[in-house]
Amino acid sequence: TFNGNWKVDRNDNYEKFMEQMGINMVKRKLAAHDNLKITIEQNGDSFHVKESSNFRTVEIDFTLGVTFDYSLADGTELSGSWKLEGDVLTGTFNRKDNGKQLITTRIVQGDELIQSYNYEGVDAKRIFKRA
Ligand code: MYR
Repeated sequence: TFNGNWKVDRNDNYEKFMEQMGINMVKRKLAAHDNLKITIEQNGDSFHVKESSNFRTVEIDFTLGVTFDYSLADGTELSGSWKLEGDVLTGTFNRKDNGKQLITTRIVQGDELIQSYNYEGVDAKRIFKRA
């Protein structure tokens, strides 16, 4: 289950991913140590996610298969949806500014939540532990 409080423990290739996203070096340095925490509450097909970091606190509601809008901390706007296949949540989003696709997945493995990201050929991961 995805439910619970998670805090980021480590990143894998996240700086390269952010660079591919077009985020400048100063922001990348800050974002690599953003102390991201997410709280996930799943009720059937409905999810409530509370995201808090050094940058902001936001709450997001979405339903599997239903398109919604989401803004990154730097203001980049995305639109897309999550689906659940087996134990894997897969989010398919498009940037509103350039139409390019960002794919992200979440999976719980042991006591960790692993979120992967793909944008324009660059893969990254952020690994969370229960908070
Ligand atoms: C949620 O479920 O937490 C809300 C929807 C998340 C949408 C996709 C998140 C992609 C985040 C990419 C971070 C990029 C930083 C350059």
